[in-house]
Amino acid sequence: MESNRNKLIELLSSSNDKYVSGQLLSEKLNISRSAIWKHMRELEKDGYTIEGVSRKGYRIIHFPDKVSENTLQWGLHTSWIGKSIIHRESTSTTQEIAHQAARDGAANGAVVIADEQTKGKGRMNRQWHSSKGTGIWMSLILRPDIPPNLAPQLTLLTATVLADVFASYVNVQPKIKWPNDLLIHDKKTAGILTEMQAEQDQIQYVVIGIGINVNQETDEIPDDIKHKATSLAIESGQNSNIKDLIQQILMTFERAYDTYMTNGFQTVKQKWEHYGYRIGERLLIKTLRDEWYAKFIGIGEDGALLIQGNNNRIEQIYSAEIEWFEEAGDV
Ligand code: BT5
Repeated sequence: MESNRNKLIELLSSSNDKYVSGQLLSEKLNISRSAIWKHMRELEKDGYTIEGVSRKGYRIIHFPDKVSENTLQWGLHTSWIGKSIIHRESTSTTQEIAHQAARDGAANGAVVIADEQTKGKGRMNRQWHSSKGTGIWMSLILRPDIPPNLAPQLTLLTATVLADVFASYVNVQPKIKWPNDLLIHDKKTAGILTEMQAEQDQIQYVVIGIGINVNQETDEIPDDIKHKATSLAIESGQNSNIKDLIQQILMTFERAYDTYMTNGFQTVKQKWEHYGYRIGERLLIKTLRDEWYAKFIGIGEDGALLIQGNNNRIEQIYSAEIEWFEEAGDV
């Protein structure tokens, strides 16, 4: 989005419902009053109703509900996340757009969002269903100053952010299944895909893909995942405003990320264990080479999965698929 449009939105949104004079806007943005007027027309095309009163100025009297770069900026109280937003009505996958934007120099905190993905992807190139207008399909570009081996902590952090937002704004009780699934009543409602570009000891950028089923009804969940997937609407009994939810996620993410960068992983670990799915139970661990049963203890100081085998030794697992006892065999 053009930065003048950003500033304009910031100025108008911080004035609440008071008029802001064209003169003041043109001084603050350092552009002519006719340029201000053109920006207003663009906002109107996006569904805003703007009232212009001579000698008083402008104010917004209607905010559209749809998701767009403008509507997402409005009321987004963050200092670095979402300052740049790329929104597409339809795209193959927001991950690809985010990677390209990051290679082209997109700043830390840039966000890519689509109403629909035609080739949404999960981990290991699995398919991610992303139907139009019913969910949140977005990718965050981050440039964290941490060693590449700590990047998986960002997946865990993102999961705690989603769990916090679901619990406080949607009034459901989410659980986090290690490492990247958000479950409600044992069914998946959101997934996270973390991808990274790094050189030796330095991360160039990380793209965190977030997929959330928001307003699908039961019959809109695709048949192949019906038995294991759900949406926030199904679980809470009410639809959520997608734009508001995205803003809550971005604001909560920024706070959690800043705390993580200052204080380290400890807060994330505590939160994660608070939401952790089936801690203390027996699970089946599958790696490329092996599979075995062990007890799930929690997560370690660095985010690894902690398990206790038959010999009582505690082991750390960094990358595996896990299943719980009664699921085992249902592979
Ligand atoms: C994930 O993978 O859970 C990561 C999902 C990340 C999606 C976001 S959307 C924005 C960004 N752009 C993308 O293209 N991707 C990211 P994984 O743990 O591998 O889970 C994938 C499995 O979940 C699939 O094999 C299905 O079984 C199931 N699944 C597919 N679509 C689903 C959906 N909409 N809801 C719940 N489960 C789904």
